[in-house]
Amino acid sequence: MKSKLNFLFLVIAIISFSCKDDSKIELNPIDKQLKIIPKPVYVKTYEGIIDIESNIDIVAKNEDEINVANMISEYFSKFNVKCNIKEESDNFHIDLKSDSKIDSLESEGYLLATDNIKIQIQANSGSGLYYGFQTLIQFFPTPEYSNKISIPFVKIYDKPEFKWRGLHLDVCRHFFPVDFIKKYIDNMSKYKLNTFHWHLTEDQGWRIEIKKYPKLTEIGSKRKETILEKNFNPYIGDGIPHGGFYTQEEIKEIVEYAKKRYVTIVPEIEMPGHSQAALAAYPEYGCTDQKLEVWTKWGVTENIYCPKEETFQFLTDILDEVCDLFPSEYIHIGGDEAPKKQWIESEFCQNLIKQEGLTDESELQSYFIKRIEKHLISKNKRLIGWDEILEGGLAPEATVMSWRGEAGGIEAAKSGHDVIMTPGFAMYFDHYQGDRDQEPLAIGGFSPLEKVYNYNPLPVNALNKNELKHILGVQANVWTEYIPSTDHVEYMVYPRLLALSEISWTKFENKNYDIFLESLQNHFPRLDYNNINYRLPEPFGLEDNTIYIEGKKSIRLYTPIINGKILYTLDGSEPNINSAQYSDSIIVDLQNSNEILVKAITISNNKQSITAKTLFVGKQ
Ligand code: TNX
Repeated sequence: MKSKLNFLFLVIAIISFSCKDDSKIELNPIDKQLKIIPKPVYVKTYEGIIDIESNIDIVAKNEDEINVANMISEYFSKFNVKCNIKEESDNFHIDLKSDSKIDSLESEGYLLATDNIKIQIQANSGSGLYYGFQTLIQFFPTPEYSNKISIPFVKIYDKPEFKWRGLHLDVCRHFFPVDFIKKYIDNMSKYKLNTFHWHLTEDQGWRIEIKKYPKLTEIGSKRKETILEKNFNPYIGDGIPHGGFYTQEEIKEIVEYAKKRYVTIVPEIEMPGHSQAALAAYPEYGCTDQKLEVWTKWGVTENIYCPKEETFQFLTDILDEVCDLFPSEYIHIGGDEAPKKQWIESEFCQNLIKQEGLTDESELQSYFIKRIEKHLISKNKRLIGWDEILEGGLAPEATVMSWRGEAGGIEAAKSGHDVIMTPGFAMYFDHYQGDRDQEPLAIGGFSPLEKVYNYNPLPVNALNKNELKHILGVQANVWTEYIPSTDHVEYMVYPRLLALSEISWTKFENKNYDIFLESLQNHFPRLDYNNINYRLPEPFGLEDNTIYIEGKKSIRLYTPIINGKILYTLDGSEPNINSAQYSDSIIVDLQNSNEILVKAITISNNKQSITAKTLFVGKQ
């Protein structure tokens, strides 16, 4: 920790590069001055800077170039700079080029070069161009901070480490409105995430309009109440009805919105488990005669679809509408947490097992998923499921999302299947980020920023080079049992999303947590500007939790909040605005006491960190 902090307190040397010899691309893992997140592959800065005054031309011709030009134009207008989108220009201009023939750049990669003639962004796809723009706007502050666009002379070459850079949202446990979904997608795309996994169906609510089965939303989208906190036994409900769904028109609008930001939406329609809301609407596709209601509790219910022909018809009809709405190559069919009790007790299921020559209910689940996969393949789509779909045998072309740790992903990759890593221990943004006693109620777990940041999606010790190619990427999941509001979603997601951004974009070997923390300085103002209710991190520097010393020790703290204050106490009391303010260091002295508790919080202009970070200092 000490070396880390020393690093943070180093005066940043401005590394100046010669303009000559840029034929050879060398890796410069340190882009200290620019504070770009995610950290690019290669950054070279030159002497010089250009200020963009009231007008600038943007050269854009094809659809992607014009799309990105419009975005630049909208962004620059906030600095009172007017953009003229043209086919060519002799003035200083922004030159956008997206051309699939530029094969020196890799898929989604870009080249961003600025000098006194032009700002050039080149890519071989629209997404690369968009990412070049996202990097460009990280050079200068947000309009609130300064009304000037100053661009340093740089050459940046960049490309993503992973093809799948995902963020998920469960809109079923709690429903979130269309505008919020757009905001979620917009902001993830600014950090070069490209896949939005939209969890649309659950026991507690069905959230997508299906024209052929209107009761799915008429009945399935509403629950009469929600369990209050963790009152399972005895059960206590809040007595407040909860509901909502997206119409197909709204979905089309969101898909279009995402497309402009180069985000693919992967919808998830859960089966055979997590289907109680659908069964409340259409009980005939279940295994029992029981009348069900949309579930009001959290957890795993025994109610699952019954693998009858009518059920397959029902599900494939639904998937047909889903496939028409979402251009994504992948459709997620869930597959997780499907208890087999009702299949064990069902005469129909037992006969089907015999008839199909299956050995047990796990193989029946595999039979179920394989049938669904066959249908999706016939629609030119690929099936993706949670790692439980490995049980009883994987469907031939299935992609596995590994959530119960990495074991499922490793097994799938070894057998030649593609994998997305999303292990609960690091990639669950519904988990706590700070001290449980002080944080808002969460489902459990503990995934603070550093743990998220340090996650490596490539299990290099378990897989060989060829098997590693099956790891398509990484995703964070946001389950919302205990996240009832949009503000709360943002609190759980930010700043962890910035760590996810770097895990998914930057090569593991090029990541550096200290540089990341320092870079965050540039990003909290952006999050403020984008009106995101991020979690203000506690001061960094107390992560060790416990240290033993002799005599005195100096402790150094850091906050990436510009103009943020660190306030602390040494007497065990909770720090507040009246506590001592940190300046250079805190001296702990054990000459007159046996132990000291250092407690520190961060305060910014508009927020206070909810949790105090505590360090126990004891006698050696
Ligand atoms: C497990 S992850 C689930 C979800 C819960 C989540 C809570 C997965 C495939 N299933 O249904 O919401 O844990 O963290």
